[in-house]
Amino acid sequence: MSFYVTTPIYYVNAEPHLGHAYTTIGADILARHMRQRGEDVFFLTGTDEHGEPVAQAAEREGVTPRELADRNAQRFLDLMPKIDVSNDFFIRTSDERHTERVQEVMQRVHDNGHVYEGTYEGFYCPRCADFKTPTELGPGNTCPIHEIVLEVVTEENWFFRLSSFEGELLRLYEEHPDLIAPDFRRNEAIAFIRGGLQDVSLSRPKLDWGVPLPWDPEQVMYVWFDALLNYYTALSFARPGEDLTDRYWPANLHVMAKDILKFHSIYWPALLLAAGIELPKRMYVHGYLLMGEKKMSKSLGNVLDPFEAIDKFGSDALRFYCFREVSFGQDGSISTAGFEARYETELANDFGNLASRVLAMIDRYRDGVVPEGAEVDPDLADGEGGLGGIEVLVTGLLDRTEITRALEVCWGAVRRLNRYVEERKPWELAKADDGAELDRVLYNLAEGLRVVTLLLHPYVPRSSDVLLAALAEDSRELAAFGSRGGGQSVERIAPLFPKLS
Ligand code: ME8
Repeated sequence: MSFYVTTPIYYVNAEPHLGHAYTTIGADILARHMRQRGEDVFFLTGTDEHGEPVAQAAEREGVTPRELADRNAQRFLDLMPKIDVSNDFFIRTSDERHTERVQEVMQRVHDNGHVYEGTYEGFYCPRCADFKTPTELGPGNTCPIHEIVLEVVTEENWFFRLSSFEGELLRLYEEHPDLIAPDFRRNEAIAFIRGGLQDVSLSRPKLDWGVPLPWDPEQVMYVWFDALLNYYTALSFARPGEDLTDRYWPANLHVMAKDILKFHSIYWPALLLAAGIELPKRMYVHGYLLMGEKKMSKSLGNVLDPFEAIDKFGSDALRFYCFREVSFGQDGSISTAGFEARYETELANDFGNLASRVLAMIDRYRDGVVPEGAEVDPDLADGEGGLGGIEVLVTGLLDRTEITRALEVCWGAVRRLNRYVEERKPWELAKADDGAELDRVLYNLAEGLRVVTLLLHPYVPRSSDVLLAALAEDSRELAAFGSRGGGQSVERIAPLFPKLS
């Protein structure tokens, strides 16, 4: 089966920060997990390069929008291998192949009768590229996200008949309750629609950094329509000479934070309905990474630089920390102190030490060969944190995009394996010369470690590759506890998560 997963495409008006890395790593965890299950995965990320947010930032810096876009898009491109993101394509909306395809789709929307010419007046946030409705405004007519005072803008432009989709959208959310998760986000979308939809302007008259409207090239397209369509257009040119649209569309999952829920839950389905394109199957809306109490955001200037965090802790630690510390779907604070604490107690002690100990004991007591012919120990397989059926549990959670809960299940198993070492005391079994019991314990530890490391692979791809190689495991397919019988030679390893200097 195909599995097409996307991240938002990020504005190139500034450099990437940890918030961008967070969503992209989340989508990467799902993409990697699905590949382990043998699915035909396509994973898209990229940059949103047109419109006011970029044009204004370029003006402030005294460069052209193209120069700013090229410079910052490169920073996003550089980030992906740094955080071990396995995207299959990186779309840039300034790519001509994208703009041509956007024009085709929008011409269809026009020909289907969903646009008209008119005048618009309202409070406009240039950083969001969005007119705010009275209920969305912050105190003193401010943007609730950017905390800047907004001005009333009047424009002559083209409109999209969003209001005509009210009934259809409400029906859609009623008939497809899975379309947006978590549930409370779907309820927010429904409440917004029930509050009444206004038509939205589809073009900008005074801007030249964008996609010209095919039927009125004096105007450029509203950047959100240009941007949302990336999910669809990318498939037509991601592989030279090949169109992947039939293979991967409709997308299985769009991942994003709650700041752009309105665009994805209302504008996006309405636009697709207007163009006669199938709707995506599901969207998952996560919360914010906070620094202290505030959203980490480039406009508030309180961002954590992912490049610096990786230099200090490594990319696996960053990937692990974000999803362990902040429950995916909720807001949560992160801090350097919290990062260090989890690195030491969980990665270095719980997981790293378990791996080193198990491999060292097999080396010492069994010449590095995992004992053969031993049975799975029900004490390790059953109950809370048990390894029996763990892959089914984790698979089910990740099917629901429960990235943090799936990691909690894996960590429960890591801790259970540590307790098993403490309870069975292989060093005492070795002294007492209890060969059969020692065989059984060592086999169970090696097998348990293999199974849980395969499940952890999408979260910590680098260290799990090292550990799986030491465990003589070539495949990355998920495995059931007890499915490998032993007999393989394993090797000791250097600490997976060395002490921080
Ligand atoms: O909105 N916590 O781009 P953008 C968690 N171009 N996630 C965060 C975050 C935080 N503090 N800060 C940013 C745009 N993000 C549009 C999207 S899509 C067709 C167009 C992540 O650069 C999160 O995924 O402002 C959020 O939705 C996205 O970055 C916004 O990125």
